Amino acid sequence: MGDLRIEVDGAVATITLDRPDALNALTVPLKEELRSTFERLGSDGAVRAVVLTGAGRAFCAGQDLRERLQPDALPLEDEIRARYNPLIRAMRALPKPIVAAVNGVAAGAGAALAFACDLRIAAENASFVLAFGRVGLIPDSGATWLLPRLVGGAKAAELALLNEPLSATEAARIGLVARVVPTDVLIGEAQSLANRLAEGAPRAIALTKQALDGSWDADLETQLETEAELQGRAGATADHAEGIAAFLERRPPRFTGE
Ligand code: T3D
Repeated sequence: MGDLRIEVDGAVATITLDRPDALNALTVPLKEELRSTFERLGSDGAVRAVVLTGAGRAFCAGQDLRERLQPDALPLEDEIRARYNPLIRAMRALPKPIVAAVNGVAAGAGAALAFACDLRIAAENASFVLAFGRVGLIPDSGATWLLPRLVGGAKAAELALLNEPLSATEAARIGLVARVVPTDVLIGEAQSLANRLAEGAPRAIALTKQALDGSWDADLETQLETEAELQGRAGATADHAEGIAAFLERRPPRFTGE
């Protein structure tokens, strides 16, 4: 499977970026494999939640800067349209939650990958650095849209313009990561969170993700209407009936995705 490892345990798929010698920097094949993996997992009925992490001491150092110097590298604008944008779209369109297990530094587009996940858990030694400005670029891969929405405009501007590392503790303080855990328990904690998500009602989770993403550009009236429509779809599922039955029978629900 090249530079990507995919392990499925029960209903949770763990995707590991696996180029530790280059801090899991993103090459053309890695970006394409990652995008096609998200697309494939979208239609894999057995998988209900995904964990994204990196091998070795880094989460992901962003674009592989050595590859960028290759004579056959696409112009930046074309590369972003051809590979980065489809990857971020595939992550946000995945009707299943993605948990980033940020095991070390997440830089440039590597940080953006973490931002595009639904939840983030960080190891104590993890950090985020926008880094784009250090190589004369602007934040891409959705970072200029995702980051202000995750942490607010002022903090996003600070991170994007100063390119200073944000520690895991500070990331938790500003709400960018849900929690910080010791490095040796990170993957277990992320998988256990993903397992909890996998036990939820899959259609409701997919529709929640859709409603939250759609809310950013909607006014309240539009969003109230969207909620009504999506709730109608959630309410028509067998899982909704199962949730009510389980509540009344004082037992845990068994959601099937029907
Ligand atoms: O297509 C396009 O170009 C457009 C898209 C752009 C999106 C982007 O992501 S632009 C931003 C690209 N990323 C960066 O600028 C980050 C570059 N890396 C760093 O700043 C540092 O490596 C880190 C802060 C991430 C970590 O620093 P440190 O001191 O812990 O590690 P290091 O010694 O710098 O790196 C270790 C090795 O990984 C080293 O290789 P070597 O010398 O041991 O053989 C280093 O070259 C390699 N490495 C790290 N980042 C990259 C990389 N190799 C290629 N590309 C990288 N991005």
